[in-house]
Amino acid sequence: MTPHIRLIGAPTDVGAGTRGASMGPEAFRVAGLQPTLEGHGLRVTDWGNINGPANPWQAPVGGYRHLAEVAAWNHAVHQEVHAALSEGEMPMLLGGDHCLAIGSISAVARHCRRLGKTLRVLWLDAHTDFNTDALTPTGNTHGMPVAVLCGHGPAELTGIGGVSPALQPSAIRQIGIRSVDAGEKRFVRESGLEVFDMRYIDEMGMRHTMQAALAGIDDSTHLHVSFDVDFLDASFAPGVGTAVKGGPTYREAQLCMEMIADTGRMASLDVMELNPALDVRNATAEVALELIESLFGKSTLMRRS
Ligand SMILES: [Mn+2]
Repeated sequence: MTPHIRLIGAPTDVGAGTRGASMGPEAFRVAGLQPTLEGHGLRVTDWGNINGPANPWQAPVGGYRHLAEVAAWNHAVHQEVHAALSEGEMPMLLGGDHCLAIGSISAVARHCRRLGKTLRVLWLDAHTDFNTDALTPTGNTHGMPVAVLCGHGPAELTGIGGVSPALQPSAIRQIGIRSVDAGEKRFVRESGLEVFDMRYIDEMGMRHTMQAALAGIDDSTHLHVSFDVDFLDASFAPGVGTAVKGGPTYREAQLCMEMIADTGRMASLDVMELNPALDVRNATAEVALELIESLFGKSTLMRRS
């Protein structure tokens, strides 16, 4: 069945340490997101942008920057993503910084609980985003969403969606990781997060990595992809606030997306951290769009299943 994709823009950078991700949704529209996906026979409706508080650009308080604003944005994202799923559509959240994955994935988890589905989250990112107030060097909540979703964080965020933790670490597979803060590293280990870092990809290859990350999914799996654009190597995707060299190549990223598409199980998607202020002639939006096309099954040849 062809999914009906609902584009939901969340134009904010309240969780980031560099401003500009608030312009991400519009850059994807300028790159032609909707008509490009429609060109593959997909049904796409653009629901426009969510509204939320402005970025106050303040220092952290109690280990968190902009906690009230981050909570407000995530509540709004939660409502919109949950509404899309309840109405049978596939939400594609256009960030916005990655703190918004709290609202998005808590909504997906709530939807899965109601339907008895098993949630698998693929977290494509340079960073584990597993910081807490005690561990964070910056207070920027875009470094915390995975910890919050696993129940570690302020009640204003862990409580979004009504059940904390929203999900167990065992539901998550992280891919492309190459930057983890010192204290965060220990916490990732203690929590049992399954991380396929760049060394793993170097040694095993992307094909084996994706086979391992997708192992065990079946007809009852809801596959959620949280795609931080900084997953990609910064040499061809410079338009992100926290670029880290040594990421997947263009071909590795394509294979990653194609193998996700092959499962036929992707049911919700975040595309986060695109920062047009740091981009070069919208090239990062365009390359991310090419990868999104592959996520939805674009392939060079007609393939035998
Ligand atoms: Mn991230």
